Amino acid sequence: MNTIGCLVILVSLGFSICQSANPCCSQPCQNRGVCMTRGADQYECDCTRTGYYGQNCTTPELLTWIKTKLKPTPNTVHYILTHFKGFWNIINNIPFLRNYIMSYVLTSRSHLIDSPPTYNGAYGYKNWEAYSNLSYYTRTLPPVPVDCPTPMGVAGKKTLPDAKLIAEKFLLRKRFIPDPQGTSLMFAFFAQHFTHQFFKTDMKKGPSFTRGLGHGVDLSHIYGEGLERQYKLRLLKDGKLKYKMINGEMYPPTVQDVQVEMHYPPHVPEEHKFAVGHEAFGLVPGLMMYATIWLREHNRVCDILIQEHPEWDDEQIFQTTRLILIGETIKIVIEDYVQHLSGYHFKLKFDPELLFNQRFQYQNRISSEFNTLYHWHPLLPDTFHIQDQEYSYQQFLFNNSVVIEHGISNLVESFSKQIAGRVAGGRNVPPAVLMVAKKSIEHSREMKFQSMNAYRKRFSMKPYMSFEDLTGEKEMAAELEELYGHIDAMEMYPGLLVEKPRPNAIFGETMVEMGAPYSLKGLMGNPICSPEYWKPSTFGGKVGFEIVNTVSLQRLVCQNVKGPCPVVSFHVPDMKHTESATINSSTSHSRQSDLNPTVILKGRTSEL
Ligand code: ACD
Repeated sequence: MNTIGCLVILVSLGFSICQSANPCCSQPCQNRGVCMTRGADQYECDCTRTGYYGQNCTTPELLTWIKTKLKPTPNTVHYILTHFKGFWNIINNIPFLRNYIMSYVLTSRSHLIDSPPTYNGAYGYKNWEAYSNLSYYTRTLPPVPVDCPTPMGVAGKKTLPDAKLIAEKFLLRKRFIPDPQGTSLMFAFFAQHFTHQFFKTDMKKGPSFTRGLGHGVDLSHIYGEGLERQYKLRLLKDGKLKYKMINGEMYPPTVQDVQVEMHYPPHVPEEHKFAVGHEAFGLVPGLMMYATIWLREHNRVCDILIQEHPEWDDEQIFQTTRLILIGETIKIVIEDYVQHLSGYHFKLKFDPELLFNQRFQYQNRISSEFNTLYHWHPLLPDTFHIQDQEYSYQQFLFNNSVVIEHGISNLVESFSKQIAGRVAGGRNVPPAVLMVAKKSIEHSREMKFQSMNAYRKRFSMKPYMSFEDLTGEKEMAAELEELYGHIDAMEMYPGLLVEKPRPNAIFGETMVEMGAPYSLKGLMGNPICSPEYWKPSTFGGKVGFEIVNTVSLQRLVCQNVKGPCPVVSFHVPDMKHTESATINSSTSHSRQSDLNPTVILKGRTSEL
């Protein structure tokens, strides 16, 4: 057993006493071994089923040794998947090979997520409270014990650098860096809209808590978190949601109409205060655009189900439609959204049957780390270009008149044509939302997140050896080293945003290797993907099942707008034109120019 060094405490009398620190502070147990203290200064590693043994779980069993020797690195796998297009075109057209690879992707990723969940912000050891209390996000790695010599355990300095300084020096955008993967704003708003159904930090309780008790794709952002809100939003006829017709098209009802709470500042006119499932979706027209599309889709699917089942009551139509929309969401997320993010030539597939002969738990718990890593604010542009107009943040925020005046079709087309920012590589967070990044750093500290390298090891990556290894350049690396002292003390969230991006990619290695397991487990762990649910009758029969199995982002939009189908894509059509879109400034909107986004956003950081 190892005793770790002393924690020297200077006491006011001017001499120092020597006190042993918790021996688990140095994270001695490797390869997902569990560290348990024995007395004040001893520890034991539990290596059960890790594939390793020895005092610190570092000696591989034979099978593990063979696997590690044969296993390609994540960067090699990524290179193969994003090159050799001709080869992948062949694979994509051979169903059994495509299925085999897809089922490998799903199982290899989701096995990295503990299920049932283990720790939370209050408990770094397994216990019933941490398992059963759904108001906590779970934790993938336990919090750093409180009695450690440094905030990251034993590495680095005794105090972490000022969060504001880190945000301003390394995260703040100097000049917009477009995403070389060609991600559109249509993607950025989808991300924001979709993730707010399960990232719902309850800041009244603290950053470790959530109001989202569904812990996954439950569509609470469309239907509301509880029954009370849901009933207010429902028409209670034909399964439908309440709506309002404007210019011959369907929009959400207003707050006045349905009496649900929404977060709007007082200056917003009553007729523009749309009411939807998530109380914060009045914040940006991009969110209200998606809320409107899904509202129309819900009522469209209800009409189809009524034809199929004239014998069903409002409740059964409503409930079945909700399951269909959950299925549609998962299909779009895997086949359009994750497909785009991945940059893979391999065609991802949503097919729950691929997991039916595998060991897989149909449950999910959202983790704090997933919530934190998903703060992709660098996606946001400097201004928003809609048709021939340009909106500043001040003009764009809380401005639902944008939704009505341009209409859903024009919004979709404009957002699909405007490029989003690159997430990794540093210095690309717009000033208007920099304080959200600062808050993420502060909350990560409050929750006692382990270091970026601890997370890299947890997700089967090699720890970075230096700051240059992390950033791939010298300037930020030298400054980070000065501030943090040691690479093992680098924090996860700023680490993800300054990490060197993969060649021509939006993210660095760590974002993908951590994000993919959380995502795929969360999507496929949904009950509708389980063998008892995944059958036509769950979705009202063949017609409903067909809706789920044939939907795409394009179809979703085109079936719910009047007139010709707009350009709809998570990828901008032609980067040369969109990067420097010419805007006629004389047509820029000037309404609400007295609004300061920093003031508006204050206190609402958990909602962004
Ligand atoms: C793979 C597939 C490719 C993964 C590529 C990027 C993943 C990076 C971050 C997460 C991406 C998307 C999140 C999508 C859905 C979240 C669903 C959560 C449900 C609770 O190589 O594995």
